[in-house]
Amino acid sequence: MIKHILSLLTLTIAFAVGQSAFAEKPNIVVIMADDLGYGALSCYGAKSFKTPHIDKLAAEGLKFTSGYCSASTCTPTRYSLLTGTYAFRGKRTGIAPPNAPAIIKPGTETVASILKRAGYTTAVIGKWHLGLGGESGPNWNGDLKPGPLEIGFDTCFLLPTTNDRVPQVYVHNHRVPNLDPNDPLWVGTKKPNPDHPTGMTHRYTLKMDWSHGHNSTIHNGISRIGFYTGGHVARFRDEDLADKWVEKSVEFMEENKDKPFFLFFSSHDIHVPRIPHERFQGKTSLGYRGDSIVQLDWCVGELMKTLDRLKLADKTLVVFCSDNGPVMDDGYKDDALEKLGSHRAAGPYSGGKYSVYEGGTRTPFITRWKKRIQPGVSKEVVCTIDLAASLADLTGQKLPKDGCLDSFNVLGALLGKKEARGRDHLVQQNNGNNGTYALLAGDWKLHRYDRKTARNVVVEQKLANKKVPQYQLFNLKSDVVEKFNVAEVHPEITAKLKKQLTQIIQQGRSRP
Ligand code: NG6
Ligand code: CA
Repeated sequence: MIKHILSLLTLTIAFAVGQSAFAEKPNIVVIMADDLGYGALSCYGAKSFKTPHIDKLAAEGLKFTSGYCSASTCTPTRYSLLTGTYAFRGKRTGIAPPNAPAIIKPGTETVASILKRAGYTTAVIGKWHLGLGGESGPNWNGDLKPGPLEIGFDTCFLLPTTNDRVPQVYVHNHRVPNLDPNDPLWVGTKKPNPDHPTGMTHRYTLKMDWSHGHNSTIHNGISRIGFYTGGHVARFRDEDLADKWVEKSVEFMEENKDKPFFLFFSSHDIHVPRIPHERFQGKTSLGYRGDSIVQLDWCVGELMKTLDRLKLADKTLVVFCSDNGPVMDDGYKDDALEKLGSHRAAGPYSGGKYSVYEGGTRTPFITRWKKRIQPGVSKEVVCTIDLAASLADLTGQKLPKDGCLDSFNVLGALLGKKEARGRDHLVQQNNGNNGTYALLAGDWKLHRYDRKTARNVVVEQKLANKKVPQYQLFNLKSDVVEKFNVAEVHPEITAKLKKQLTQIIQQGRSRP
């Protein structure tokens, strides 16, 4: 009888709190690679080296051939992944400088806040690059907030910006760990004193030379973007980053093995400066760029091994993705291009990082949930921006009306459900809100270049100088490399997509 009353009570409570009590609560591990293009893995066609751990993930799960991130640079993709809103709608969502304040404001609905509400313990470990602190920027020697903890993460262990930018210290929750108060950390945009060694004045001391930018403060034999002094004991070695992310992630999964957790594993591989751990150096014929892919693969292997050891593989949805497409020379002379050989980093696609060609945002995308996702290949269009709405559905959470404005619920497609469809359209962008967009809709793709504002972007600048038309239309089915602009051959399709893209931008949201 008591048992009866109890279960009735549970049911009543369940109804009172909405569907969530009936929803599923698998652990969720999102692994995001950095600058990893469509062709970078052996399971996506790479032949020059092997990525056995990610290949295994793909073989046990669903490999998407039309999986996207929402921008072809880091900060906007990460902004959209977390908020479910296109980055061009937000302020300061372009590539963040070292002293950027928190870009996602407290109170914004994010994947983390949704999952926290669903009862998950949430963590982000690895690259952040979404700013820290209030309007005046990060308080490096004090409390670094707001940051991830103010938008739904219970804990974080971060590389605050991106590792070619200063400073080379970790951030654990609100603090830089191991910071000696007698050696405070200063970060700025100007040389702190005339004798401060930089990549310009002390170029001969560098262990990896720079090719453009990246010639300010030197740490670990590598000069960076921006200046800093102090915090010496707190500084890390580039070689140790991947091991640290794995160590902290394993700790987090062990600590939370008995309750649902969300881990955003945000790798720095294979962003510049590419300095893999010594044990991976020389593992491929492609130089450090290839070696960093092998290091990334190792990290994925360690995470999966941990799930197996904790007997969580059947209870965990794993999503593997990237933040933008590939780039060879991104500021350091690491021979990426010279040693590329026949490897095609973007697979069959054109463009890469910084561009709205497919190579910029179409990337490896894999989901695995053992015994739940039928292994295979999916052609459905899914995007990292859809994780918010899809994971909300999975865990029985409602999205607020004014949040996650462009996140589509593609849960069925992510889980490989028969008949389930992905997106029928997707806006691709390059960086911030500088007006370079593409609209993908079925086989058609419209590019839009707003030349006035595209001046900061290398690739687009070149194009702009050539006076490219503002709008170009491509048929991806017959022209996968987006070479033949058919805007004038198909004026009605061009007009339709132009209208759709303008509406999506102007209406302020695209989610129903
Ligand atoms: C660019 C940097 C590039 C890289 C990129 C951000 C120069 C010349 N180029 O401005 O090296 O840091 O920003 O990459 O400084 S991302 O993947 O984090 O978006
Ligand atoms: Ca990136």
